[in-house]
Amino acid sequence: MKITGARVIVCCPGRNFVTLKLETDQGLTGLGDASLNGRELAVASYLNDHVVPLLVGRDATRIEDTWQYLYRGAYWRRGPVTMSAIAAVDTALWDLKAKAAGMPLYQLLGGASRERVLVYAHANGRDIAETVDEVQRQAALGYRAIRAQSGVPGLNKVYGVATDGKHYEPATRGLPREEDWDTPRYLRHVPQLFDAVRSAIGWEHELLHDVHHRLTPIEAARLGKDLEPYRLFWMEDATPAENPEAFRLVRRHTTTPLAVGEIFNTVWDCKALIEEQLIDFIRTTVVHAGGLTHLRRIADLAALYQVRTGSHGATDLSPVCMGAALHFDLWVPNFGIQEHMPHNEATDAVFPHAYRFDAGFMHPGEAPGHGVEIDEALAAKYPYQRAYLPVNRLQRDGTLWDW
Ligand code: GCO
Ligand code: MG
Repeated sequence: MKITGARVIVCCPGRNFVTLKLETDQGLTGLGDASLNGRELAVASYLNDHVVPLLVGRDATRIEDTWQYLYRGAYWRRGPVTMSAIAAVDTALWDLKAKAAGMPLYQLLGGASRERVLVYAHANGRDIAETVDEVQRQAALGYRAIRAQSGVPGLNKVYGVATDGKHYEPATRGLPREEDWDTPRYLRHVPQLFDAVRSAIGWEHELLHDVHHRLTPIEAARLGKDLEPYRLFWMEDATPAENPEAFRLVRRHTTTPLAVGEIFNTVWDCKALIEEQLIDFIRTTVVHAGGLTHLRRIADLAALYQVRTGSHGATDLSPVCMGAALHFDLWVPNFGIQEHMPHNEATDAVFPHAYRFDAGFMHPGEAPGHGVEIDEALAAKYPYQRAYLPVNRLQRDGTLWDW
């Protein structure tokens, strides 16, 4: 099976997505997600200008060789742009191979290790009362695991809270929005939030929280300790992870499980955190960590150290990524949980898919390949719109802070 064509499709059905479509001499097509929030066109250019010319004429069945060719062959290794581009090619090739075999992708990976994939929902509110209501609403929808975020008194806009009462979507049109931050206010507030949530919902549901890289290691250690009574499933991105040693300090002080990795691109970003057992869940996902070929390598390393997967699944990852991730989740032996933020209706219409939600779990479906397609005519009606993620400044003096 030879690759005869490769096209990059950029569309914005509410938010920007970059999709790679491969065509073959057997008439089969394969899709890969290459979306990188706020830097989408850099990946589109990387693919169009530098990768597509390498693909036409290649044997589509040689997934591993193509991965190595694009990674080692580029000389310049790693980084989000490169690894998202490689991921798109890799995902499209797995899609093609599974379609050629007439199998759902999870069968090619080794078959299902479980019947269904546990997912967690998002519950956001401007204050604790609103978040508690939202947790209860998500529980009523059937979710068994729920991430709770709330506005912090005295702060205008914080991560994870929708300003218009709709689903949270951090990227905004135009130039980056500025948010403000104050660590002491936040540290006082979050234990109160989880106290209220547990009082309202009891102990049957798993609860999660995303710190979004804002604390220093000692502050993260303090928050982990303060949250211990509420038995979180995980505390996510407690401190920036460029320096994995930072997690030694957090780990020493708290038994709250730790999750990291949505901005990681390769196994090299995860290696020390996993080998030293400094984390409990690794959050790398298909699109930003080099595709299924590389994500499998990360998961296998993690399995040696009892670290489980918890793939990023925000709405800025397209349904193509979600479909591929669910096949991975159904197979991966050391699965933990999968994030699930439902896409808007326009996105679901542009990307028809076989995956489904049922009572707190998802399943990738039995369609050959990863089960996600693109309606190109519809996608063309939603051209790219410039959008950025927010930036964050300390409320006290305007210092730029981690968002
Ligand atoms: C999450 C993430 C997202 C990211 C977003 C950035 O846990 O889902 O932290 O909310 O901020 O994906 O593009
Ligand atoms: Mg996160």
